[in-house]
Amino acid sequence: MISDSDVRDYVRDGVIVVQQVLDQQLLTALRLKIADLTASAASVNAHNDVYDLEPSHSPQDPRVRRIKLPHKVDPLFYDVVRQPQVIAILKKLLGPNIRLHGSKLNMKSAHYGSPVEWHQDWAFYPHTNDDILAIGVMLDDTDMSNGPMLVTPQTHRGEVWNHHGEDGCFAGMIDPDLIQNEIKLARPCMGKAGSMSFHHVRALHGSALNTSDRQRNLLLFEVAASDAWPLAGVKDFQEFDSRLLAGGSTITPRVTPVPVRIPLPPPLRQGSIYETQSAYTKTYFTRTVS
Ligand SMILES: O=C(O)CCC(=O)C(=O)O
Repeated sequence: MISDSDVRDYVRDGVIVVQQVLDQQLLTALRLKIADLTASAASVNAHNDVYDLEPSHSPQDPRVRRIKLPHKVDPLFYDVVRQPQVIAILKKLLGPNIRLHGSKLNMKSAHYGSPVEWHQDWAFYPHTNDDILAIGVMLDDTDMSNGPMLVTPQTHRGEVWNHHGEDGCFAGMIDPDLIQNEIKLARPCMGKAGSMSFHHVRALHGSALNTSDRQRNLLLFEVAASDAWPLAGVKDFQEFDSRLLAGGSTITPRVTPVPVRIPLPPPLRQGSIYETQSAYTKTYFTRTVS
């Protein structure tokens, strides 16, 4: 599904978008599953292991901001990243041996869907090498109006910015004043539902509040070359290897001279990027609808 020229673009820019990778049948099944999960949030009052809730959530008007680790919530989500055409793209970008690191479903609902401040995923989960990327599966038609993910090309080769806040704790975001030039160069990842973006773990990105009348659900999978080992360690080796998507495992990590900052001390509010970033008082994007 991708050409050698797409691979060259990814290597140069740290981001590509591949149009309409998923078929309509799977998209429809995913939408039904998400509608069920959203309805079930009516019985939830606070963030838990599955749901991260919008600030305006109430059981009468369930407003879900994120489904955490969707590949563990329902096998249908796991099926997306295991589609042969997705694996074929991943192998071209990361090599034959690949492992799922994590997943999340960011549900940017119409009118109030929360923004995500500028950050690099690498600041959250540094590894022994940076052959790691995130897939953003567009579950809705995505354009400038409904809060597309914005990625700044070529930042994957640059520095790792400070993601710590005024309190000295990890804040999961960068002071926007430090990256004004990079923000100006950001490109939106857009396409019809079923399209996918692939961005390098060190690429700078963020996305705005959705004030449009169309939702923008984005299903994200973080995928690593299997010889990239998390610097935070592996607690359960069996579970770690159960996430292999293709090829084999190794106990000899490939260690490369990558710039690293450790996300410690931990943020005061944990559980999702939204919670982590909420401790930072300076923001780039408008956070809630007034
Ligand atoms: O939902 C988005 O547009 C941004 C996603 C993202 O960067 C994240 O959740 O880490």
